[in-house]
Amino acid sequence: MMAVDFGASSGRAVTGHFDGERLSIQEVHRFANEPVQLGDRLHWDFLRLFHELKQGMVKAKQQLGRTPASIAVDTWGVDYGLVDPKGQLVGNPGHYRDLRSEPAMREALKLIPEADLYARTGIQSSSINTVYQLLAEEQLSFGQNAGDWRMLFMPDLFHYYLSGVMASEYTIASTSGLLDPVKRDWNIPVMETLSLPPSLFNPIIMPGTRVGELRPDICAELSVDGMPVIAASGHDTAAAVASIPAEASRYAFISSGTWSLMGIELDEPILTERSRQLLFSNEGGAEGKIRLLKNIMGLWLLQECRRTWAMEGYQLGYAELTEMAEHAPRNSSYIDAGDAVFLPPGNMPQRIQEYCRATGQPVPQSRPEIVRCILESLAFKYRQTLGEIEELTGERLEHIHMVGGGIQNRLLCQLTASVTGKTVIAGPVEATSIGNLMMQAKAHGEVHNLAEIRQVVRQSFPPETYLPQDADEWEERYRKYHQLLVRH
Ligand code: LFR
Repeated sequence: MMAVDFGASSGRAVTGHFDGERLSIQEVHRFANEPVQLGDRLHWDFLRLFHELKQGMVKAKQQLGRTPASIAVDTWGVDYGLVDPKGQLVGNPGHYRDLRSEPAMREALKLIPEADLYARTGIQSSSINTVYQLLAEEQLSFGQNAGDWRMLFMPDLFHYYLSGVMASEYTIASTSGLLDPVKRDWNIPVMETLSLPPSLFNPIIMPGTRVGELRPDICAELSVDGMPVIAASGHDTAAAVASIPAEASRYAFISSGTWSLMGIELDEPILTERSRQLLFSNEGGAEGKIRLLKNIMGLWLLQECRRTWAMEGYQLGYAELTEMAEHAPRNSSYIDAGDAVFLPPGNMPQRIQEYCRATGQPVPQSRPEIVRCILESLAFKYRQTLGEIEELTGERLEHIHMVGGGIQNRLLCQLTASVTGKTVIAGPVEATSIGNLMMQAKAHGEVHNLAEIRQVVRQSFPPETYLPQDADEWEERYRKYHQLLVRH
């Protein structure tokens, strides 16, 4: 099988072989995913990404010596493309970090009060949400085009151009702010109140459903045979959560990459006022599960610092940066890694310094100090979020499963264990591709449920454990961080 995983900063094509007990994977293609500012709008370069997808297919065939048994794409959440009745893409998809949807969000919340919208969709109001991006679309005069155009989330858009079939996979649709989290289907009354035509949206299909067959013209172009296109788990975070190698039934997870998504898997959504105030969203998972989670800025903070420093002439690798931070003095300044001031692209070191100045803390000056500030602030945010998850569910959680590329940052994993006082079980790094591949295996009937998927992942990719260290010292520091949050 082959998985193509598009993250917000890089993408990869991975082949997977399942022998009935273990999954083995091989990365065959990796590429950068760099957004492009054109005029006043930040875009994804969809054509380039589709090209990379095809490159991945050619390389997968070369590596396997034959055409894979199936293909599935997953991507970051919320973004989409619009397609006209001839099947043409209407412009390049917009990027969720483009702040053009902020005014649209304010307008929408005049039509449906935030508390009401949360109770009906289970999604935290953020300018990145599909619903606000759609309302901000300038080209779209919904009145005129309503019956004609279709909106396809990024993975669905790739699947459409691969197979010619339009569908809306449940996990990715669940990031939109337009689903009914209880029915796990479109929320038509919310669409109508906001004047979004329901005809814009495609039918919801559940993860693990076959979308169609690879188009014959693509087979001819790439010299590959036909293969099924499967909606495995279109949302990258949902795919990552499906592959958590958990044995225990209760644990918190952190899917660590550009974002840190921290949460817990539930059977039903929590739609209370308290969970809205604490900024939790109810997204959809495999087998109709609910991912109650919070978006935390994650390694985006570090990625943007690195980009700024590179433009200033300092090219630093992540390993180098973390190493520097490891030897930097422990910080006494923190940021709130949930604050939306850190959402848009731009000079991140400066924004962090400004945040520390504005909150009356010592301003980190050197690059190692700034990196240390980011990593410690993330760990503190995780501890705060864990407490909130425990409050909302009424359960005490002893383990945190960390998955995704971010766990290659060992300092962050250790800090997370030390600051939370919990055992951190880290792995797999390629959780998203693995989740994608195992959901394909499920579609082929090779495994039957999430429990089996997780057992296969445990057997195939043994995780690493981090235990808390220096508990008293971190307790003291956390108190300081907490006071800072309360004050601001
Ligand atoms: C992670 C992720 C998050 C989503 C964010 C924006 O890659 O998919 O789950 O909130 O990207 O789309």
